[in-house]
Amino acid sequence: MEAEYGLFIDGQWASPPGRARFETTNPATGERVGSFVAGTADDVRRATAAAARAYPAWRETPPPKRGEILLEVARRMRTAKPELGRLVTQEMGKVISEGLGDVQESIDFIEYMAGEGRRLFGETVPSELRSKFCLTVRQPKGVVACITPWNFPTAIPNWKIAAALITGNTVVLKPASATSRCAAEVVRLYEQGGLPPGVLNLVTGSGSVVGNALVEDSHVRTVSFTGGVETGRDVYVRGARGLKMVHLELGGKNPVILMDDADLPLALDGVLFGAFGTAGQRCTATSRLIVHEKVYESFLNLLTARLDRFPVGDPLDPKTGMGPVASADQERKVLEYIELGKKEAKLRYGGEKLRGGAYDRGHFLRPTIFETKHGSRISMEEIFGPVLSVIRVGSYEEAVRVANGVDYGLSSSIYTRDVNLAFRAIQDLEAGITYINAPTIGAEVQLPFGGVKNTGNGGREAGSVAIEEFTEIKSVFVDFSSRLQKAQIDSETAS
Ligand code: UN1
Repeated sequence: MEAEYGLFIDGQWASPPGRARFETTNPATGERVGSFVAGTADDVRRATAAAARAYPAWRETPPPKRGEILLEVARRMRTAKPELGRLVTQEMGKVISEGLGDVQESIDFIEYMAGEGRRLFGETVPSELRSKFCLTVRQPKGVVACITPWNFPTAIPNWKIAAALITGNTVVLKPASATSRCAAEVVRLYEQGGLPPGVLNLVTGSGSVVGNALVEDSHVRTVSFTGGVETGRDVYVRGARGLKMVHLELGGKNPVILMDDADLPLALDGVLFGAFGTAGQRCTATSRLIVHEKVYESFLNLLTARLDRFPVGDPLDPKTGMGPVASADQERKVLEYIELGKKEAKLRYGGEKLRGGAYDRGHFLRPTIFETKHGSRISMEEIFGPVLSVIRVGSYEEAVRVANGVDYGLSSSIYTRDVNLAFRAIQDLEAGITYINAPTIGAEVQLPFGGVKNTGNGGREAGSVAIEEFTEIKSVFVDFSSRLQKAQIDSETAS
């Protein structure tokens, strides 16, 4: 199934002569998935120049017209969903229901943003003077750089692209190398949907070459980045030198609090999905389970018994619960954390690479559970794999202290039947997202997405606020008094 791709610049797919290439592989089988151009700083310059040239006409295209193109892209993506969802699974390793879900999230978001083309609301605001009208309008920023991770190979590029485009920006996309084919197929759908040349460009390649060149490019006004904390910090610093807006969506160490009055079977399903869905490789993954001591043993017994019947294997098989982790690199990092966990905590389940038969061709790990104390490294650092740290607590107050006692704050959850406690948790949990009686994953696109502390730098994606990342606000004062009126100077007394 291997396919060769070029860069997409100014409406043309091309492989510039002399460029090195790289490949992506299926993490379940080791088979090649695609071959791509290793972009250079020169490719980035050509892409941003094309985006800058396309900008004036795109900016003047009425937003509802831009929305029509987005709707056409969404329509085509719906038709392509079975194939594209399968590609997500083949290139990234998430199980097929989640591969299709990744594409569905893309469709939902593009449709949502298409509708934004008929809103893009500003404000009307009273004036302190007579015969004067005040309002705000939203304007695009210009050329936007979108740098996206491998864990949501279609959804996250679309979160960024669709929001940037509807607001009138032009885009250069630099996807994670490991899922370049998914990104290229997404870009192709935008091309087929009727986007003018240069409005969306794709430069594949490494973060250190393509990513850095993009962040430092003088055409680029805004950088939208989703990825790890350390890379995000570096992107922020590089962008700061050019006084750019840098939007960061970074890691998580998301807790589920399980209270003693919780519906345990419901929580069991939620914890399994939250911790081991996408093999734990979501920024929203449940990586800490904070359990009230009264239900601690009984819940862990239920959980480990369920894991005995939780099939890990071929992600294309609809019966599989968890596929491989996304790459050899990812496998190595997670196994390092597992080894660390064996030293500093009590291994309760799993803790190993799966071997034998088809497992030997891919990066399969057993779902892993550690019993640990708050403060151990495995309970504080983002692992981004199928590893759950379980922490015993004696009260709601202690649970919240533990939940908030990390550097991240993306998603959070509490299972309780006590409505007062649920509302207290909404108030108390330091996170951008709180779920009540539901797992930490699966945010819907029409709500803001993002977090506090090291999870980001304050912005939000998705929901109607997503457009803030990609627009400048202009304040407009219309004076229809036909004379000079002076604000802040008392016009009743001034001569
Ligand atoms: C991510 O892991 O970076 O809420 C995004 C969720 C998904 C998005 C996750 N809708 O789990």
